[in-house]
Order: sequence, then structure tokens, then C-alpha cells
Amino acid sequence: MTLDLFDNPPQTGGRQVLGPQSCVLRGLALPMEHVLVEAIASIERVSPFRHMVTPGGFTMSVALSNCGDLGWTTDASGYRYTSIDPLTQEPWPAMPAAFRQLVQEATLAAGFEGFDPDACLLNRYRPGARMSLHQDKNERDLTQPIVSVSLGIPATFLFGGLRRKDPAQRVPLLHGDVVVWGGVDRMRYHGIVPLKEAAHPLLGAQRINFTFRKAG
Ligand code: MD6
Ligand code: FE
Repeated sequence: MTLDLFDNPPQTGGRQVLGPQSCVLRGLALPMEHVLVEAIASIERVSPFRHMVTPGGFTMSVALSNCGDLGWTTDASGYRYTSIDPLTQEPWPAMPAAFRQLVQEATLAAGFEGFDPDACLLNRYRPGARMSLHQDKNERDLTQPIVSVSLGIPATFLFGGLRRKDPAQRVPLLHGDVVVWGGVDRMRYHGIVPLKEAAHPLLGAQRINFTFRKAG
């Protein structure tokens, strides 16, 4: 029998180390699930989820929205952060207090105190949607970490290395899990494998992931 399958098992209420400066905080968002789902509904009423087009001309399978002072967008001319939602021509909705509260808890638990995000990108996945391997490098200050919250149906997160070809860990991300990473891990390639059909009691057949950044 081989034990290596069990080297890095998921835990509930615990911290799973992914790298020197990255971890999953299992279930950290669970106590706030209802408040978070309500907050997402209010964001969506102002800036609806929409399928954006990449500079390469592909329509993303993931639908995006944002809250906070800056929002990440993509279109034929490139990736960038904007203070105005290109769909509504209005500012992105404000970052809800519950979001800030969760970021405080997560950065405290992960050892990245003093993080003050100005951008929150929300991703909505239906079954079959995926996110191909990428680096997050449109933020101005890459010394700042990223906090990533998962709600809804499960996903498999690919956590690779600093080169696209480096092998990737497959990390299950479940409703309530929070990933925090920064420092030497900040530029690691990562992605999400196509979601399996599933239904979540609170969110139905979808996964909402939202990530906090210091973008400006
Ligand atoms: C996702 N996440 O979990 C996609 N990026 O749906 C990301 O692309 C991501 O989780 C930067 C930092 C954390 C992330
Ligand atoms: Fe990313």
C-alpha cells in the first residue's frame, strides 16, 4: 500500500499548506455563508455576471463581476483594472462589510496582516465551466497577497509552479474554503478543471469564487 495519496489530505476547520506562503483555510467562510450569498446577490443586481471575451477572441466559460474601487475586465484590447463597469458605465458596487471581515480573518490566520484590498473579482462557474492555467499579474503591487473564497458546488483547483509546464497539485475546493497566497507563491500558475454536474443546497448548480486583490 502506498501512503503518498494521503500526504496532504483535505481537513475541515484546518489549514492545508499548499506552498511556503500559500494555504487553504478549510471552511473559514462557512459561518458567514448566508451573509456572503446575500452580499453577492446585491452586487449582482448592480453589476450582473457576464461572459467576457479574452484578447485572443475567446468567450470565457466563467461569468465575471466585481466589487470595490477597481474591477478586473478583459476585452479584445487586453486585460486591465477599471473603476467603471464597462457594462453599466457606472462604478462597480462597493465592497460589502462582510467581505472585508472575512479578508481580515483569512489574512490573520495565514500570516499576511495589513492587507487592504481595493478590488474583488467574482467568478461564477456553471457545470462544465473552467479556468485555464494563468498567473495573476495585472495588479500593480505583486508583494500583496490574494485571498480567494469558494462557495457552491465543488471544484478542483490546479496549483502549479512559476513556469506553465511545472507540475500542478490538484486541490479540492469546497463551499466555504478560503485560499490565501502571496510572497514567493504569488506568481504561481493556477487554474480550475471543468466543474462536474452538481447542485448545492444554497446556490444550486453553480460555484461562486471571489478573490481579493490590491490592484491599484
Ligand atoms: C477560482 N481562482 O478559484 C479561480 N487567482 O475560481 C483564481 O484564479 C485565483 O483562486 C488568484 C488567486 C487565487 C485564486
Ligand atoms: Fe487567478
